[in-house]
Amino acid sequence: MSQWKISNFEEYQKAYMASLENPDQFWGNIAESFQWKKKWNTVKSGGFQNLDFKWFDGSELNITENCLDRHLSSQPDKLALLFEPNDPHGEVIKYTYRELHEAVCKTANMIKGLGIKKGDRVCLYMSMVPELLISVLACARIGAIHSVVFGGFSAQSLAGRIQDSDCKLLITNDGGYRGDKIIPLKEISDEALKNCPSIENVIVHSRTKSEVKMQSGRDHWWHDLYKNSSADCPAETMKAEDPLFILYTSGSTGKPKGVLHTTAGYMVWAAYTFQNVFQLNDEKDLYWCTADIGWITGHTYITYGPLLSGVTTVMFEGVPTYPDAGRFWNIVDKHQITHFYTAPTAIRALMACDQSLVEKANLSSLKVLGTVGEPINVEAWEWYNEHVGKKKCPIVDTWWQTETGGIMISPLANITKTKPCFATLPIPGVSLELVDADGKVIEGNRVEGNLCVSQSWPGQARTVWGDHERFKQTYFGTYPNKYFTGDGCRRDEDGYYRITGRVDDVINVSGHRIGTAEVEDAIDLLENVIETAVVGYPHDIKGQGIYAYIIMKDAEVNVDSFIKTVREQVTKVIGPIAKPDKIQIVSGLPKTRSGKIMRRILRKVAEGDSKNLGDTSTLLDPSVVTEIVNGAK
Ligand code: 7RM
Repeated sequence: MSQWKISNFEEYQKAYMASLENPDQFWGNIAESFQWKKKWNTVKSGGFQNLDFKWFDGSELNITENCLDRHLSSQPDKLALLFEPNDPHGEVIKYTYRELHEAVCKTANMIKGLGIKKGDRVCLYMSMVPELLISVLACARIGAIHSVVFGGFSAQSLAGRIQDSDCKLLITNDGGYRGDKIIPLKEISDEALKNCPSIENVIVHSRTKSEVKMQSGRDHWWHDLYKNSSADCPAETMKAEDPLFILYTSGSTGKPKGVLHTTAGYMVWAAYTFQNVFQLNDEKDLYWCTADIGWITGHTYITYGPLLSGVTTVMFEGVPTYPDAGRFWNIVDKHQITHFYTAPTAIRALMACDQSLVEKANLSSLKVLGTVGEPINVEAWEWYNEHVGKKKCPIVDTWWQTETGGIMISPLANITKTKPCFATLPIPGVSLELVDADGKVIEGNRVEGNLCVSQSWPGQARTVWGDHERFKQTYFGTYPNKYFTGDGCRRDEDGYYRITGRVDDVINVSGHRIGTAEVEDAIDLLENVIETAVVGYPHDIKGQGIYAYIIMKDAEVNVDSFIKTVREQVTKVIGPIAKPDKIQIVSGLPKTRSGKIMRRILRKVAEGDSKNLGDTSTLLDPSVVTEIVNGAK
């Protein structure tokens, strides 16, 4: 690969122009370099008007042939996957492309053997072990739709996701290593499955050898099925717009949405963005993305993007602070990582720890650094640049979303001039617009507005599973004929983009999206709660923290134990990532006369900026504000 890889800024500019002037020719040309069972009739068709956009319609393919089979003739012995275990002295596991191909085929057959067919949904609730990546590809091999649920979610969250898409099979681990803890994934699964009648079978991969209960007839050990499974598994023929995967993500209202990605467009987008943004140009380059496969970053930039590109992807089982806060740097040193992609929250957490840990690791192998998931602050950017990149590695600040499938705005490493905290310029194919509250497009530079995309791009999500109306409302309901991202954004004097953060009721905690409504709903289920309002506030490490204002029914109850109950409740309903950092008991919430909670005021108080509350005259009862301000102190 790839004749379409951009190698200088002029080429970028040309590609960018061409991609929007003649998308059919541009993407058709790029798609030629992939392996198809049948070529397309049209490159791009439909659009935002009727939400009927399609890419490479008429074509047939299987994405795993492009991730695996294609490399078997050219580089069968190249490492595809390098696995670094949680325990720094544990076994590093390596798969060549040939070995990974075999493992995926065997796994695909084992899933097939349990009656899984094209179009069936398979839920993967696993820790970061090679078998997770293998299961993802095994599903794709046979045309089953994978739905990966992050191992940090609770039994209830897992159950909700399984029910929403009627998954027939669940694959999990006995337990998952996370630093010095073991997450009891099978036990949590058992709890979830009490309410999941669609699940017919469970495959349990043994990692921690923890004791688990196996339900006969339903539960099967991975190793038992695997050893008898054939390594011959022809790839299912998929149409361009056949679903590839569902990934649940939080929005500003209601329950998480099952974002659906399809096959051909996602494939082209994953490979195109991976190669152009990260620029792995040397055969010996070694790329490591620290995300979890439970998030979109792990789908596109641990699994599909790198494997489509025939490079080695590094996968890490553990956490950045185990056994100490030098772990990331020691792994870079140990494996001679050249391309390192992580989240601002990890950088902030590690820069707050013992500096000697980063200084004593040899980081001279590094060539390119990346960030993703949330806006990075200047201090973190500079620390990353100085102490990790030693001022010789470009930082690609990549802006994108679960819904965009892949990177949308980012420097191309060593090609685009970087600027601290700027995602800089759009990827070819991405036509950005900043709009004001009325939907009017804001022209020119030195402006700020709501970030929209005005034309379809290959990697975009096609629908919300089971609820196309919600897809329409959420992304295309705010501004007609534009995809609205939910983010605010600035365009500076050079036309560079800087994301300022969410403008809706989504909180970004450590790069993870959490809907305020979801947390409120979880807390409101408690017996002793009348009403809850949840907002985000600036947090030194997490980017944003969660602040909950709660009206209690029975004020006699011991407040400390009540607060503990609230935290446990959120952990139970959603998962530990959504636990409120601060909880304030209030006797009322600031509401407008029409009954809407004025979150603006609650956000200000949570930020500690209670002097600038703005206009409170439209409040039903302005006195609650005084009480809240005093209570916050
Ligand atoms: C990839 C991912 C999406 C939200 C998005 C933004 C925020 C992501 C950046 C960023 C500033 C960045 N998908 N976000 N990347 N903000 N700079 N480079 O994170 O669906 O989980 O989250 O994350 O608010 O809308 S996601």
